[in-house]
Amino acid sequence: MNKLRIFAPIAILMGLSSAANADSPVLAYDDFVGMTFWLISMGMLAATVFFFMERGSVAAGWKTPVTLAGLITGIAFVNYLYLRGIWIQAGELQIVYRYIEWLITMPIQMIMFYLIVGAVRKVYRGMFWRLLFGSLVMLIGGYLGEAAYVHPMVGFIIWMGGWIYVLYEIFSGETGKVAARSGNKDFVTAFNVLRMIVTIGWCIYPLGYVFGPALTDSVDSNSLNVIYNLADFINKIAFGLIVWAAAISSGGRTR
Ligand SMILES: *C/C=C(C)/C=C/C=C(C)/C=C/C1=C(C)CCCC1(C)C
Repeated sequence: MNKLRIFAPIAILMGLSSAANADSPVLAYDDFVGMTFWLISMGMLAATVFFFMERGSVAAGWKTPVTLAGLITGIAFVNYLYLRGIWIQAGELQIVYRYIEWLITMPIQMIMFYLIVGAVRKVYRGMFWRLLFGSLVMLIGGYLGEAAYVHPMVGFIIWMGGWIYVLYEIFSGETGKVAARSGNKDFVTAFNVLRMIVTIGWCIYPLGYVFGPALTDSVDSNSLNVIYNLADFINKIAFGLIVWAAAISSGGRTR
């Protein structure tokens, strides 16, 4: 039964990957940007399998965070297969194709802070709702700007408002305070690194937006995509690995 639970998601991912590959055109041998899409796809698949398998070895309170880490990389894996196909066919990639995946993965990452604190301390419902609210503001701002319902700069500012709101929550708000009081050194270290990822690692995305096609077009499509691919590697795979490491080192619920 347990084995089945592990292999079912893997089988689904493998099925999806072959389906997505069935009629995709060939990647040119000198298409280095295209290669990075391919490389990230493999990394995302490996991370997904790893997180799903490790789910069984972490303490009860950590199972949901580790599962979500696997879902984030799994969703990105599926999207990357698709992105690679678009890149090969069109020789460029509109950011909107990345947005679709961010719509799901960004809020999950924010909720992750609530869940990991919940694995070691008693948490309060307000923390969850504030993180969710901030994430929704970010998504709405980003979408309105990208879909040109508002000026891209206005969308950007709405986005920033939501982001600053969630950063406040995890640094100085209740979530940050409860995490700091956890009395678990390994956990606090991991929490701090995750916080830095959503503060500094996430800056890469708006930079691509400010200097990319939406506002100035001063970055070429090649570098923009390599930067985004690298950013996803850090913000999804490394992010998940830190959650997993915290799960292993802090060993579950202390409350
Ligand atoms: C795995 C995907 C992640 C962590 C995506 C993160 C995306 C962002 C931090 C996007 C930020 C943006 C702004 C700050 C301004 C508006 C445009 C966005 C959506 C690119």
